[in-house]
Amino acid sequence: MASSPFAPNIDTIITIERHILEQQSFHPEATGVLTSLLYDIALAGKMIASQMARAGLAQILGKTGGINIQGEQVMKLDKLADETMYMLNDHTGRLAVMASEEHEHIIPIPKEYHSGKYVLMFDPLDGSSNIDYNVGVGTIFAIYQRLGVEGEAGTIEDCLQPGSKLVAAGYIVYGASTMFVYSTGEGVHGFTLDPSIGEFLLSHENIQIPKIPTYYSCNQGYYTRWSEGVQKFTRYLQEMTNTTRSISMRYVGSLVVDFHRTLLAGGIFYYPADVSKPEGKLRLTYEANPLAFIVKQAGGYASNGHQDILEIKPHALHQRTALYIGNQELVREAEENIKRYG
Ligand code: P6P
Repeated sequence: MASSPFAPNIDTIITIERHILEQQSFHPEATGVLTSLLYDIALAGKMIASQMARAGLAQILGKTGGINIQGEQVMKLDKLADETMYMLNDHTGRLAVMASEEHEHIIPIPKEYHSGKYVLMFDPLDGSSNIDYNVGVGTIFAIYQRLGVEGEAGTIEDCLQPGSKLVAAGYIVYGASTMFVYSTGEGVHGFTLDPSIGEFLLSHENIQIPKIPTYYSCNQGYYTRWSEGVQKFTRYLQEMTNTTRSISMRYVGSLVVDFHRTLLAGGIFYYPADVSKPEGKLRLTYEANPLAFIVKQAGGYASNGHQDILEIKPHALHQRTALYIGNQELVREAEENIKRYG
């Protein structure tokens, strides 16, 4: 494409729309529905980012007074993000069913709209407890093909597929800048929002997790609640700081931000099960699975401490799991310590 007088390197500017279309060319059988679904999610991300930027001014910070099914105070931005994701996807005829962290049960597609071929599960605003402190937060999404016959209403079974069946997944991180990171199984690609034109532009093509780890990331405040194996693994990481492969600790307390840094800098994020949370804290279906899909595409690995996250067959929509995610060798080291010491 010839350069344009407006943007001398216009041929190097890849919008998310152009990139998703090019990705679609890898799938001759693709009908464009998944492409359009990813557009819709990117648009939702822009809208949520815009609401985020105005939050302090629009006095929508703080609590609604509502309580979500997790028993957590619902931040107004949580509700806005959840509604934005729903409103952009309920009528398109691309989905058979949705599920959200903010809703106890599956979210049906209104009868007046066509029931489509995909399933969309999402955490609309993960890390929302950090919003008031201006710490980064994120939206996480997972896309499956529906199991039943197109046209029929989606069911809970559509939402309980193992992560190995994911068709696409990704996240939007609202940090110093807003980034959209996704994969359809053809590598992981990152886009940075240019607010002046309202476009996500390709900034990180084919992300691969660095072989040399830079950070480990866990809430060491819970150290005494962890099993012996997890404590030994943590000390293994701490002792690495004295070797040539020194590794620092970073922990924001916002999964998407802690994962995004792990993906780009190399290392491991882990949220173990502990005595007060025997099942772990993080959610399998719309947090661990999509990030496990992404990290695998980037050359990493994700485990619950015993097995590949993507192989777990979910039995409940909001089922919790322990999560160890990042460089393969570090996640395997964690599994080894847990196997040997419990
Ligand atoms: P803790 C945020 O509330 C969240 O669900 C994740 O985003 C984050 O990784 C985790 O909880 C932090 O939990 O117990 O360390 O505050």
